[in-house]
Amino acid sequence: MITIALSKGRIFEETTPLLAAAGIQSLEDPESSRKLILPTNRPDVRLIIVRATDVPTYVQYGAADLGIAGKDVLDEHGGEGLYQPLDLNIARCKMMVAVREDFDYEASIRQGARLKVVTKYVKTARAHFAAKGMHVDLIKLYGSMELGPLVGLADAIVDLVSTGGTLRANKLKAVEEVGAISSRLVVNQASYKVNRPMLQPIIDSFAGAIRQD
Ligand code: PRT
Ligand code: MG
Repeated sequence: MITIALSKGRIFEETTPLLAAAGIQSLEDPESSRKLILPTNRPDVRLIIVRATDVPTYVQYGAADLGIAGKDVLDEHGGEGLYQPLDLNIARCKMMVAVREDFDYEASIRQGARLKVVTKYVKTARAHFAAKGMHVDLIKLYGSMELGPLVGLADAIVDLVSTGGTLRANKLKAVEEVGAISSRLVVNQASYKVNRPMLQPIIDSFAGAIRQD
């Protein structure tokens, strides 16, 4: 039995065509089902529905053979025990630094101000500011980072941006790109060695179905 770990929402939606290319179709819709283990049309393949941030953990420990996770999540996890053969080019967005519309980010950097930054992505943010030689105080949040600068918790946020609608709605502006994000296929390294005859055809089908744009 091959187990594939996925999160519902945008990753599940954008993975559906890739699974179809490998002849795999979920028999239930994770948005309406309360089941966490979803059978597929293939008796040898099942899907497990986990939080996006938990996907690398399930695959690392071999509870899932394959998983699909954002580069944002993988960078924070560290990628231990994971083979990452494919950039699936789905769930794309950018990791950005953003501040209040009325905040002069460049000027505060020039003045060497020590910025307070809220983020869910502490490791990524630390590496970004360290590479710039900036000293910042990082404050970990688990969501709604956009609120931080509005209520005086922080000067800046490091978060994902796709349409920019969330920043605009909260009178924030993006001032710096931290990196481009897309979702990756991750494979348990030990499982890949043992189950390669079963896993490789799925990996190859995914590879052939990646949209190049
Ligand atoms: O939502 P939940 O707390 O359950 O978990 P999650 O946010 O980790 O999962 P999910 O499904 O929302 O995101 C899964 C993956 O999708 C992430 O790990 C990213 O790799 C990728 N992705 C792509 C995004 C976005 N685009 C995105 N826009 N993840 C989150 N966002 C959020 C962003 O954090 C911000 O709050 O959407 C908001 C900004 O969107 P715009 O369109 O207003 O700019
Ligand atoms: Mg989300």
